[in-house]
Amino acid sequence: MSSEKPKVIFVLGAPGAGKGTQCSNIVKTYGYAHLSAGDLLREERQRSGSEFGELIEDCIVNGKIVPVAVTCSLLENAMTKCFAETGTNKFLIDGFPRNRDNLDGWTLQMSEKVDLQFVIVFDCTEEVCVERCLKRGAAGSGRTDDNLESLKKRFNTFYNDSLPIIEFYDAKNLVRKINGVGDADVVFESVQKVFKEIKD
Ligand code: UP5
Ligand code: MG
Repeated sequence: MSSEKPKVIFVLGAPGAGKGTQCSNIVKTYGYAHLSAGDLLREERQRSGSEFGELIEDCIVNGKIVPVAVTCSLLENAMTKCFAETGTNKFLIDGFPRNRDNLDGWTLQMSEKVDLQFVIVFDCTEEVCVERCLKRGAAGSGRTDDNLESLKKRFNTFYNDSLPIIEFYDAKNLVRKINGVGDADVVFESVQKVFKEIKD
């Protein structure tokens, strides 16, 4: 990576809150690279010869969180590769950290190497989120967790394990909460207000 520390924004929120959708908008407007921890895990699951395929699939279907050593290494490799290939040194890390193990692992492996700018959190009701994910599943997303059974488990994990991480960053004044209910364009207007506080 470059001599300047990579800039990182964590993008958090419940399953289906709109993290991926808004990250795409941010990429187009602000030139960040988008690294979805979930997408990286799904890619790793598909990689032939991966020793983690079964573990990852079990976690995804059951809404459990993959051990941080796996996820954090995928993220660090993706950051290094992205910088080498494109020169982009600012990253949206989507859907991570989502439990204490993630936070502790990141702190050990990465926190000194990056400059954490803030943590965007999309606030969206469970009802809306579930409806969005079920609609995506019905439209053929192919995601093995876009079903009611998995969604119940994903939400349990979100409430029990992920909300405390958001509270941890909130106590450090790093959280920028955005209403994720409503039209994606309207949500992005709120996102843009948050980015106004970044000078460069
Ligand atoms: N949509 C989006 N915004 C909309 C809007 N404003 N109005 C109407 N529709 C809207 O959106 C979801 C759907 O809603 C899409 O169809 C979209 O078009 C529509 P999306 O932008 O994809 O929302 P997002 O918050 O990204 O939802 P996602 O389902 O990806 O959230 P999850 O956090 O559940 O999924 P993720 O891929 O991050 O993780 C999946 C699993 O991987 C986890 O459950 C876990 O098992 C594992 N995981 C880990 O173990 N560790 C990690 O660090 C990360 C993941
Ligand atoms: Mg997503």
